[in-house]
Amino acid sequence: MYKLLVFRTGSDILILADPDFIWMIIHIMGGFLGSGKTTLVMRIAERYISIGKKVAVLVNEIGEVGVDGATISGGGLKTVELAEGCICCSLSGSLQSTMREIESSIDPDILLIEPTGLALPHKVREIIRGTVDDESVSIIGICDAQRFPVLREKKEDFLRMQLSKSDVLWINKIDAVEFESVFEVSAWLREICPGVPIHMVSGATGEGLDVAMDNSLNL
Ligand SMILES: Nc1nc2c(ncn2[C@@H]2O[C@H](COP(=O)(O)OP(=O)(O)O)[C@@H](O)[C@H]2O)c(=O)[nH]1
Ligand SMILES: [Mg+2]
Repeated sequence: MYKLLVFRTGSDILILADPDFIWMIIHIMGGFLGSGKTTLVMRIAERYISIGKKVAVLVNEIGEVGVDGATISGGGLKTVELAEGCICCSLSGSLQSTMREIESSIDPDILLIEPTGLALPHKVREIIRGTVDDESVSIIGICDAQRFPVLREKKEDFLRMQLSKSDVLWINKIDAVEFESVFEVSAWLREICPGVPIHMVSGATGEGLDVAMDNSLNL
């Protein structure tokens, strides 16, 4: 399979792109149930729309937070909901075909994928590898500062697995905790993801989001 072949013929440049390849910027939002993925997806979508990009959002189990697909669709944003099941496990085939449908029917510049809070985002990236340009896919790992102490106690191994392959980490809900708690989360993240940029944000108030988005998105 070829991704993109560029030939220089005299003064002309001939570009052949694989017709089967999906060309869009993709951000996969990783994070536990209730960490703020949907809230942040909507913030990211707004930002991209504000600079004239067409955005599609692929949500696995939209019902988990009771957000109605119809209410968040609109403007430059299209929302597609996947059937029951997890896109990183049972629905892997359906994820690829859904992405092709999104490309042919919506053809967005940006696709935001929100897997369930129990999914491993890097498995989602593996599933779509070969269908999309690897370089255009990134994982934004979301860590819930408010529930961190409880989650760390009960689910530390899972959280580590879920966040460890993130390209960038956002500590969310900083509005709801003291700075010391945020510091504790960031120390833990630095340990499990050495060298990965960390941003502190609030999906609720918007605090920290401009900087986080400037550094994590393809703006
Ligand atoms: N205080 C606070 N609450 C937030 C923030 N972001 C999300 N929430 C709340 O956390 C809950 C889960 O958010 P949601 O975006 O649905 O998380 P998801 O399950 O990861 O998609 C909702 O009640 C949100 O209103 C935040 O930055 N601060
Ligand atoms: Mg959600």
